[in-house]
Amino acid sequence: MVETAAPLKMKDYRSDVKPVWCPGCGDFAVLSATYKAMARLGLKREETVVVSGIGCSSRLPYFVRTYGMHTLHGRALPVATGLKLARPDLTVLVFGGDGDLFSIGAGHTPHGAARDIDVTVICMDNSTYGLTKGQTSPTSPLGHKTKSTPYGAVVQPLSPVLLALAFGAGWVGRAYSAKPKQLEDLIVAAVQHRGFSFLHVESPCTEFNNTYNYFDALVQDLPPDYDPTDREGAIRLALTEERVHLGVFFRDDRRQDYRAKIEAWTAERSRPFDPITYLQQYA
Ligand SMILES: Cc1ncc(C[n+]2csc(CCOP(=O)(O)OP(=O)(O)O)c2C)c(N)n1
Ligand code: SF4
Ligand SMILES: [Mg+2]
Repeated sequence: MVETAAPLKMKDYRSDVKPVWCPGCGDFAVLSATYKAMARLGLKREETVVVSGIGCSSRLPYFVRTYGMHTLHGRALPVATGLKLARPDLTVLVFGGDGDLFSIGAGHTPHGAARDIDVTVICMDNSTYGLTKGQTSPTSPLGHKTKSTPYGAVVQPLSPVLLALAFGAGWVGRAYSAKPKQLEDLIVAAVQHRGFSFLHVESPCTEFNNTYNYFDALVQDLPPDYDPTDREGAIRLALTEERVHLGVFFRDDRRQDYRAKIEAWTAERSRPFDPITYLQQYA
């Protein structure tokens, strides 16, 4: 797969595999926004890898004409981490569902954020296990009735945005499948961030948990005076929000990602050892 010099268009990122999602599934909007974002970013297909776990959402790599890895349930992040460490020149995107990233894969999400490897994680949250036919997931609301919780869910739902902020992610945002332009803009911004970026997408499952009406009534852009550089403020908002806010919750453009830290550390230690300078720190 060798690129020509001509800039690629959205259609150039579309593979020959037709998505098998149900009509109206929010994941179509994520896929379409991803194509557009890739074209806007001018990503070279041979230098881009889309990694996923298992789930309806995790089928996404099949539909993108880049390199892709459809890995094990909950294990996209460890694979993406190894890939980015071995090949820092590649752009690595991770796609996963609420189950993939916050149930079976929940052990990897905090470490991905803490390590701050330069990957973009896009959580396609439908608050259900779509692929296995609609069981309650870690983001399902209290009282959610499914075959696995016939009397309604009694477990407090997790908030992916709140967790990503608390895990120390350097870029955290939220989008909604029914707001495709904003979703595209947020994917572009997340990929442009150097370090671990986390985009939570409310992506309804029309088959088992159709939440379009619910989110249509609740979504709201972050206020114009909102400060996305204040992590504590972002956490306070994510803890208390009654509306579902869309936009960039937090970004730290000044921090060094994992690679920059290692490079700085290596440069520091490769300087010739000067015993006088060394001893002066104890003077
Ligand atoms: C180790 C393992 N456990 C369980 C499963 C069954 N399984 C496949 S997908 C899935 C949940 C998918 O939910 P989510 O990640 O939210 O994706 P969605 O289908 O909703 O997009 C489960 C439990 C599996 N494939 N592998
Ligand atoms: S079951 Fe739900 S998540 Fe899966 S493809 Fe259908 S609508 Fe989408
Ligand atoms: Mg899901």
